[in-house]
Amino acid sequence: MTDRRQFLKASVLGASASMLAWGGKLVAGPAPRAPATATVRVISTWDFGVAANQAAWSILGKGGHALDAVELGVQVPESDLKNHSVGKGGYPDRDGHVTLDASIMDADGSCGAVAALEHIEHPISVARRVMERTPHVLLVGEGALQFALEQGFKKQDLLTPEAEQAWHEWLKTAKYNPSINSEVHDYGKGGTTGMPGGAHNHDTIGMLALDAHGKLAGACTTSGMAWKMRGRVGDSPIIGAGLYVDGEVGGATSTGVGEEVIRNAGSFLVVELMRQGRSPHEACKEAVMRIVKKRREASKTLQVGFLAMSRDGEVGAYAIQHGFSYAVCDAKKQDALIPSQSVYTTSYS
Ligand code: SD4
Repeated sequence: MTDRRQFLKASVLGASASMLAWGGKLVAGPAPRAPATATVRVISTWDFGVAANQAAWSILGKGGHALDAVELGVQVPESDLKNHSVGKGGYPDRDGHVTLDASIMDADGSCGAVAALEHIEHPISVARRVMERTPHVLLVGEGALQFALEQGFKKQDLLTPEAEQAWHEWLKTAKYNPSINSEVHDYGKGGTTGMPGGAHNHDTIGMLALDAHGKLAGACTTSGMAWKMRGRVGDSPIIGAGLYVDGEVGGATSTGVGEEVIRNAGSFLVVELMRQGRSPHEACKEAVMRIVKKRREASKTLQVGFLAMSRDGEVGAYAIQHGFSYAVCDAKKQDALIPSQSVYTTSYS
């Protein structure tokens, strides 16, 4: 399909979407932002998003569906044993259990999620099964595992020797200190600073894609905050917090201290701000500023970053702390990594 036809199709969809039922009659609602040039594109959080995007692009670049692309894309860090914040190899909770959170959402509002799921390498695929094969949105803990096994997923030990060693190291002080979340990345040149194990300890992958059919989808997957309490669930599997997609407007995803994102329904907020006419960048910035305003002191030592894409493929991001980056991949360039703007330009960690 040519760009022109895509644009026309998107415009027609947008026009019908702007009609609202009111007293039995259809009336014009707020006009959605007109897609100038709907660009096929995938974006994701952090430097490990580059490889994830490339996997997603193997589907998107051939005209495949955004939903398939985001699922395949985020499976890359889920399987990467060097990545200690997503999937297998993720750092455990304070009791030594690796528990995973993930969500997936399609342009039409279909969504599925799992929280505190153990022993399954690809929680994102279980989340997709929840969306497609159950009447529910979110399954947690034992029930999520039971469902995954029924669906044929393989049970495995996700705690790698490296992650176990880092956990033992942490146990020496056993202090849960989310301020570490504002560590600065070195953009893929061999890890990060400040954590036992010297690697990513906390960063979620959130991914948003726009396909050649003009459809958006998003995925988000994480092992959550390292050394969290057993049973703690972050923002990533909460629809509207760690991920939100509305095909008429755009999508948003988040990384950082999930509690702050949940308190503000972060990703939903970003999408709603875009609906009101903000660009993805402006919307992410306003959502970040909302957190900072409410938590003036605490926000100096914690990280939250938002990443958003409008339904025409425009991209924006904003973070509290310096060091958040996001990967962008489209027909022009497949390995772009862009530093996000932030409230604080130096890290307080
Ligand atoms: C959580 N948002 O579980 C995730 C962790 C994360 O950067 O992204 N940290 O709260």
